[in-house]
Amino acid sequence: MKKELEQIRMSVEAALKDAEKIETLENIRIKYMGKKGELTAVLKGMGKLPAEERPQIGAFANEIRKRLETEIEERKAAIAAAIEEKRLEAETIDVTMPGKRNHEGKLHPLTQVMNELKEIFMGMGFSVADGPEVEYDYYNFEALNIPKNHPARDTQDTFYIADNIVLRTQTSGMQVRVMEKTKPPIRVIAPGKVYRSDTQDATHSPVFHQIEGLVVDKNITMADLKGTLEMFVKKLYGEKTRVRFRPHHFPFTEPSAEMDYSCFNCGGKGCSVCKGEGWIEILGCGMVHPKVLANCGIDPEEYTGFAFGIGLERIAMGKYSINDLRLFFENDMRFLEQF
Ligand code: 2U9
Repeated sequence: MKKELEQIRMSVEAALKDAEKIETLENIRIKYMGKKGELTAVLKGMGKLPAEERPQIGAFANEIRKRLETEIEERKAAIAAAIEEKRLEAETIDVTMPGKRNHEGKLHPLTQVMNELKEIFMGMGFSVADGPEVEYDYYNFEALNIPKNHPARDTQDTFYIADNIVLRTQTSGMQVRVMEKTKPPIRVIAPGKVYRSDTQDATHSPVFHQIEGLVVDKNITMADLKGTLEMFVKKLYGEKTRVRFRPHHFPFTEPSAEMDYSCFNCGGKGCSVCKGEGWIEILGCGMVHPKVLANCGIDPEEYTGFAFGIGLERIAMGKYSINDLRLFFENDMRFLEQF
């Protein structure tokens, strides 16, 4: 029986040597030391031995069992260590390799300028309105005192979706809705994309961006308009910037004006940026036409207001010295990466 036990021990040890996987070890354990295992069978047969041999053989068998169990555990640890080493080797990081450049996302230059203008107006107490780009003729034109035969509606300028639906040519419809819904005081800006059927060139695009503003309250005068817009320009271009107003005409404001600011480059002396003028046009503005107030459910006898409109692309072009508007819409990474 001793010989038999020695035989089992040698078979187990040989099998352990060849084992490469943890599962193989488990199979070996079951084959020899499981319930129906070879070693177990030998131990079970001990009852047949003469009583005087039993203690000695029993002790020997136990010793072999313990030894084999230890050897299986040791082999298990060795295989696990080898697997871990292989894994680590495969994962090794070469710290001398050049790093991969992480391309950081950026905001489009027009979005950056839009955000800057919004911040300025919000800081002055304006709230921001939002509204549809596909707009009813009524909100885009009629309510704003631009009747059916007005030249501003010319099909050359307006993209018509249907008889009474257009792609908005200005963001004014949003302010009309605000007036319909809100009792003054109103202080709101309306930023967004607008569409005009222009032939595209360096200064014209069928889609561009506006930020319009509207203030309505009791006793609002041209002085409020001038003070607000001068403050806006000083916040945008610096405290030393001066402004001037030139008379103009818009159907939705009366009186109307265009506002220029003293050139940020030469301070008003005249240079290539302002084409020798010393002044650069920035926005259109005026006192809201009484008819427009009435159209929107506000009594022009009780309330007055002023409005303004700013083209964003023109400001961004000045700010970044860009001479072709189309660059903003082509999304060429070489252009966009510079902002
Ligand atoms: C309401 C009443 C009046 C908005 C105004 C302008 C003057 C203006 C231009 C700027 C450059 C258009 O993008 S541009 O070509 N806009 O000059 N816009 S006053 O007046 C309003 C708006 C809404 C209810």
